[in-house]
Amino acid sequence: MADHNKTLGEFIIENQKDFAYSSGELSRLINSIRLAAKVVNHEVNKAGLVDILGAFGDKNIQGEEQQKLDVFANEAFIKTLTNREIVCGIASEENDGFITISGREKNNQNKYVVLIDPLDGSSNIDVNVSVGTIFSIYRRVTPAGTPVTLEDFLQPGVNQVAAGYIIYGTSTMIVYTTGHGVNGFTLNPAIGTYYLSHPNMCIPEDGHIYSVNEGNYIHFPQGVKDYIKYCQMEEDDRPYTSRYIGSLVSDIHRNILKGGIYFYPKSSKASKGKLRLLYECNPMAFIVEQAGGKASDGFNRIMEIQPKELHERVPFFCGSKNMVEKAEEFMKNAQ
Ligand code: P6P
Repeated sequence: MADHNKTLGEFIIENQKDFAYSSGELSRLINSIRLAAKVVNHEVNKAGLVDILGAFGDKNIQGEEQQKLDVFANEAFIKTLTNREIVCGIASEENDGFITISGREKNNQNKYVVLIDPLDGSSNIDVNVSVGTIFSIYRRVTPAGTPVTLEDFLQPGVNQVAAGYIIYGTSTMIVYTTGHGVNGFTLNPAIGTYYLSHPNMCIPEDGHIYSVNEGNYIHFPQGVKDYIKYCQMEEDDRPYTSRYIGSLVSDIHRNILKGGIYFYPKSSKASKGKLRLLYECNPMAFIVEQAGGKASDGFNRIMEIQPKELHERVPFFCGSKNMVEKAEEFMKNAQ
């Protein structure tokens, strides 16, 4: 029975024994993310009421129209993390380069860097569909006391110390892992407290939901087309149900709870797919693997890919273990 009265703060203190929390820095880091999430949640929930909607006019590194809430969320997380002097560097999906937390010398004694997608799926905001924040935490690899370098951010996903997402949906939840399973906390907006609502989240080994933008079907590699047809066949436990929200956090959160596979393959339009390895794929892969699932690029484990640049994209297959392995089988056979 879930202890629904346990708050996120109490959970972190209780798990202080985990090596990840030992120094208290990670606890403070998760707490600062929790605070920033409340600030962003407040704005996202009233987005339809104030003139914060609509394109900001600017374009981000991806050449995508920046929604005002994108900018707001980006600034909220960067400001919160910077002001608390808990990390030595930040990289955001919305920024071209990484941010060194300079200021007082002691900042560089901090040992964590954070990579964040401040508001993923933001194109859904105008149509009132849920969006999310995704974060990924690593220990720096360059010497303490020196400014961070690109090397501190270009680490394979297996090096993650923690990863999580916030989903701004019918309720606001924080779901995260520090390598000891996955736990979900739901915000009680009346008192601004997150409660442990989904302890030890585990994704079913099998599922009946597939999430892909089938509008790209004609552009997919043959193996992907074959797998989609497999999902749609009248046989055994199929056809599966197709569910695609267009918001990675929402699609994956549902698949963790119900079982399913999300995939954003490469195509003739996007040779590496659309999703970013560092800001979306690695954190979601860590969470789903910790929940008992699998995440690959169709052939190789996502978390073992050595990143070459901050904003690189990879094809992404993520979800119930048996479903991802079946998709990989079709990809391999079509080679
Ligand atoms: P498409 C949102 O922009 C995002 O990064 C993910 O959240 C989402 O799953 C995907 O892109 C949607 O992309 O090309 O299907 O609209």
